[in-house]
Amino acid sequence: MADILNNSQQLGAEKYPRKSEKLIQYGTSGFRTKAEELAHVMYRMGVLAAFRSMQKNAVIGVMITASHNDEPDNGVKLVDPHGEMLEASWEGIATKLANVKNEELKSTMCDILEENKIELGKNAMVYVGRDTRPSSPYLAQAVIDGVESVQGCVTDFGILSTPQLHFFVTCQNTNKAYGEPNEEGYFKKLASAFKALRGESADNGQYQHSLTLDGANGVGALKMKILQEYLGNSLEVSIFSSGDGKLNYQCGADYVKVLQKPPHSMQLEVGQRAASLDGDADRLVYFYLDTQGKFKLLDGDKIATLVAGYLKKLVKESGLNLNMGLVQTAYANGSSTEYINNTLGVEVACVPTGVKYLHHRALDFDIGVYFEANGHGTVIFSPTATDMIKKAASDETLPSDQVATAKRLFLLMDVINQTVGDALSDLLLVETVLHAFGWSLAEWDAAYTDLPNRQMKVSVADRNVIQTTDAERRCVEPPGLQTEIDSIVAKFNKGRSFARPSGTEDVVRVYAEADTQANADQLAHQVALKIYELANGVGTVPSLPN
Ligand code: 16G
Ligand code: ZN
Repeated sequence: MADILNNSQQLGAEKYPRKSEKLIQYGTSGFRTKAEELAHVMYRMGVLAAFRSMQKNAVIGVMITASHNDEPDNGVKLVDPHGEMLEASWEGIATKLANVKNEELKSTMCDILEENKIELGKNAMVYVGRDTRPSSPYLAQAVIDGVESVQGCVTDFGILSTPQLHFFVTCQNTNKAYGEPNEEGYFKKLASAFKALRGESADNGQYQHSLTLDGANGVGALKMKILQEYLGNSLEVSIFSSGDGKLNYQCGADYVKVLQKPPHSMQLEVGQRAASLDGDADRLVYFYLDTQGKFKLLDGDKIATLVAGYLKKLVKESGLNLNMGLVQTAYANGSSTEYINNTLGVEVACVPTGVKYLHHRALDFDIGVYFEANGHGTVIFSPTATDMIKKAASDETLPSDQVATAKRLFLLMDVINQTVGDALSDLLLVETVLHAFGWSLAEWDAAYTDLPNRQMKVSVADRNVIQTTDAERRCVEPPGLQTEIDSIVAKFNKGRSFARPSGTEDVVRVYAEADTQANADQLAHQVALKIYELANGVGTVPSLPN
């Protein structure tokens, strides 16, 4: 045992040494920073993934990606046995291991093994996937070397979307009950359910089966090309930003959502249905130009309401007694929350930012729909719901229309990647619902009108001086800040605003919404100035957005 750890420490120090004293933290989506600062972190996460695998006696995933960030960045996150995010208590362990001095690597590994009662030498199995960044192959090799240094086994899947890796991990750890842990299994499962739901006719009412897709110049574009082969003529997809430019540069779901405009390379025509993926294909947003040529965004909130509305209808028609809830964050547009409460009549829950919180809360419902406004989300069905739907789909004693609806629900469960938000799976889901309703994007968009909103960033000396409560909707620190925010908000019609420290960038984020864009801008600006004043702002004073 000591030998293994000695060798692992030596390899780490020689091949992947920690070169700077800079502290790096396992944040909302793992470690994320400039790729050149990450080699030692990758190696050590390979070691940690192997330890986690030994502890859980299950496959652990390691994904190398920085999602929607620019190309020079990269990152790494671990995927736990059921395809979920790494357990919170291990985030601290990961941070510790990533930051210890080279010569303390072995003793820290020893401590981790001991404190977590892990027996070194037990079988460890780690699945590794990476996005298309130029830095990713080298960093993936560092992870692989880390796993192998403690005698773990690696399956290197090469380029994958983040949700594919989550899917593979879940498949393997459920003894393939969830599907086949490989790309063919993944595409077959999604595409065959999608085709079955679509039936004979690819068009329906205002719905046309051609879609324009922005692939963010990343893995999503590559995987969509493969998915198209499985889809045949059921959906026609024209892919832009398919790898000819830089990853996420002037394209991708984050660009489209934040700047509220189409990707640079795409010439949109009025009414054309378009969508954007992000750099690792776990976020999806839709958009179109209305009859006045105005850009209209259908973000995660709109996707959530579309999907929840359709599922609610199916549940009702199938006669199944299943409860449903929709989980959002504070970033959800106020109009969407009102629509879900008042029109859809579905329970809404609000949780802090970050997939792990949304996913966890969604588990409380028979059918839990969760989406962040940025386009990350999915639907999860409890084991009871899954069983009930499965039984009803083949229950000959039920009226035939109820059985047919239960069959649709059953197929929808296969279109949906329940392990994590998945842009390709979500895209097939949205297309299925639009097809079923016979809707254009304008018809979908008509459900409710988003309140104008604005996001801003404020640089402060230490962003952790901002502490929040109530799912990040209220600040408890620094003292007095919330009272000030409240009195600013009170001046605006339909005003709402909150501030929270980012989990991925060294800034405080401000969100504001109000009755007009000018008011949302004003509100965000005034709150940003207050934070700058009360939370030790640094650099230039926040200016009014233009
Ligand atoms: C990460 C989160 C995402 C969240 C975002 C917020 C995961 C897998 N991803 O990308 O859900 O919306 O961080 O970033 O949890 P922020 O803290 O910088 O605002
Ligand atoms: Zn992403």
